[in-house]
Amino acid sequence: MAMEKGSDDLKKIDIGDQKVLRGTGGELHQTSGKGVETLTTAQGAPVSDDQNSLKAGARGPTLLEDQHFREKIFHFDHERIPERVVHARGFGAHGYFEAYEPLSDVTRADLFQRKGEKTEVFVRFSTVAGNKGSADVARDVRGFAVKFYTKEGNWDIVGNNIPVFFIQDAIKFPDLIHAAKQEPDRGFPQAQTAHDNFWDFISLTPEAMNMALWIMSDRTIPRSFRFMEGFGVHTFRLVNAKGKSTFVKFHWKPKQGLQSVMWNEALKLNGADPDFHRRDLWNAIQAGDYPEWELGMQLFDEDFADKFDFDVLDATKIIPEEEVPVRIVGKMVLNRVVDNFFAETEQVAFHTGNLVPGIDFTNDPLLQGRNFSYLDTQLSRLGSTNFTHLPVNAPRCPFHHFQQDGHMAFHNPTTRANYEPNSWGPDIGGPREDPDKGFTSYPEEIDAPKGRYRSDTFSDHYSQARQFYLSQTDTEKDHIADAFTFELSKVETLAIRERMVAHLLNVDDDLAKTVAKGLRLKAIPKPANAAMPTRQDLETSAKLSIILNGPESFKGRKLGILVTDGVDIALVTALKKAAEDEGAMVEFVAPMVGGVEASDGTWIEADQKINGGPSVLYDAVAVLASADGIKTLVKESTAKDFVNDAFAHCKFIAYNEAAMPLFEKTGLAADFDDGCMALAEARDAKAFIAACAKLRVWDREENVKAA
Ligand code: HDD
Repeated sequence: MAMEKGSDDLKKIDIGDQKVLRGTGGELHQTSGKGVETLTTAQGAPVSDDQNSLKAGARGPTLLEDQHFREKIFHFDHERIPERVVHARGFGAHGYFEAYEPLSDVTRADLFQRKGEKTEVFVRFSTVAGNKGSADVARDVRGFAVKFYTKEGNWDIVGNNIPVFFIQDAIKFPDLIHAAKQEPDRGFPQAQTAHDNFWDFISLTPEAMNMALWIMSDRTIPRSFRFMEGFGVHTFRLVNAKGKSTFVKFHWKPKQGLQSVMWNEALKLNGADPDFHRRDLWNAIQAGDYPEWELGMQLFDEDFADKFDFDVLDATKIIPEEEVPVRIVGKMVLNRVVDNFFAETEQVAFHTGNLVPGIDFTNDPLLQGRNFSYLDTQLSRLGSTNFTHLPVNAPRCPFHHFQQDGHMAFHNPTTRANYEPNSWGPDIGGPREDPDKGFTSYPEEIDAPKGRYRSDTFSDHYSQARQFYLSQTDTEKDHIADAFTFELSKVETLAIRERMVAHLLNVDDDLAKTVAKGLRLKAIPKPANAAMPTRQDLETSAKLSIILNGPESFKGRKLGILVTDGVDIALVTALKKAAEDEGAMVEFVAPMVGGVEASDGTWIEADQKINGGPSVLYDAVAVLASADGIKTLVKESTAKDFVNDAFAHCKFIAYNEAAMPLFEKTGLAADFDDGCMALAEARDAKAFIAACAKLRVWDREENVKAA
């Protein structure tokens, strides 16, 4: 939009014979005309002055008759809507789902009938516990909610990045969330589970042990939304045209590979960039590096369900991929950021009950409770039963029903028929049901006494927790022990710490003892009482590890290059090119944001000033300096932090000879390992970027930890 220079006349207004200088305006003040629209009130009346309220005299009180002012403040006062009771902080994007093959053998759902069929989607990623303004890299489960705008209505998979859940019955959800969120008297801690209430509840809820292991793994500190898996969690049901039912568990597998950050990195990231995840997704999509996930289905029948070690209706359990392989049925591509955060990301309303013909529920008691909750909550949040009229929630297919009126109704009947049956004839009589096309529930037979039950088949709380733990690499096992130790160290009540260790003894002896040692417990407690005393030793599953499911290259990752004046331009150019050729992003960090002048006089603009561009923002770093330029960095504590942290976080580090004084000053030079690579000449850049595909030098970790 072109800005028009304000004239002197504009800066002044007449009030009687007084000349008053405007509060704002000046050079950039613009008026309507020349392609700029006239500012109006919400009623459409043109506004003459949006800088000053209507007053009785230049220094007098504001007048109540100033309708423009009244309307503006009135609207502003009511801009906020209640945030989600959970998953308040989230970030959404648009894209599409493409089916790889027809799935008519298992479902009649229209979106799965044709190879290559594309269905529009909207996805919202979120953290669970933190408020809307909390930091992105909190240790937390991530929501992974997908809305498919199919030709037969909206279908939502309201999932998480972890395939199991804390509780088995929805009646415990309010307790779980109360315990996880801020403690009610003090209103803190924000976006953290490291406090007494949370671990008190968990330690009194043995069914949460499998999930406790998952949340203490690095799954809860993902490097990016782009690098995490998604899961529908529950067992759902697919139904084909003949009415045959097949059970299904949904999986989203990121084509970019899995990746998480380290805990110390997460702590620093939350300060350096509380918007780290949303910025990452926004930037990737804006750069055309569209993230993709493949949709997978674990399909099985009643026979498998009957013989499986666990109850498929128990949401605290997985079905290992080795037992039921994941059939990849399509891919989802996120290729468009939102136009407006509030309208789309904030107002989108997901619901496990949004199903299309051919997809159905099971009796999982967690899912059954969710089916009530998601519709109900939208009334508090969006204020009206008409939230489906909002564009982000509206179906893309034609829809016809007799619902009417209510707050903010945009689709209103314009004929006499607002009920059925009616005798008004086909033109004005409105829609009718269709027994063939319409949604039909799977006619599962149920004949059982009413009661408040917990099935015995739900009572093995430790076997899968152990399986998860033993399926991790040694590095990941260490991280789990560290996470338990960290979180329980924030718990003030000794009895709660001990109770958690008592549970861990039922999971794995070494893990429990490492945590007990980390907490410096005086004695090892007795193992917790178990509902089912025998813990099984299940086969491990490589799919449960993050490190074993990482990317094949450095694609989609970010390299931070710290540069100084006088830096060898050939080296900088070669490194940037090698990274970009691999599909990675590059940012320059410099002593000043204006940039540096390279050896040949080329100006390299910086993306970050050194104190705003710590190495935690990057997957790998390089320090390229000149003999003179490095002198500034050696004095600068944030430059020392840059390399110290990169080393401590096990990142690959490239450097040129002239940068060595910084590594000597920090003492790192003496500890250099294979992940610290000298770039003597331009062609070394490629080898460095190839090495970065491993993402971290995990062998280094034992050298940078006390114990
Ligand atoms: Fe939930 C939001 C995922 C159990 C009640 N949930 C919400 C969102 C996700 C999940 C991703 C955010 C959707 C968005 O971006 O708008 N929830 C899960 C998963 C669960 C789960 C994977 C277990 C497998 N949830 C769960 C239970 C209940 C709820 C048992 C209640 C009985 N969840 C809600 C809610 C929310 C919600 C209160 C808050 C905002 C909203 O629904 O729209 O209704």
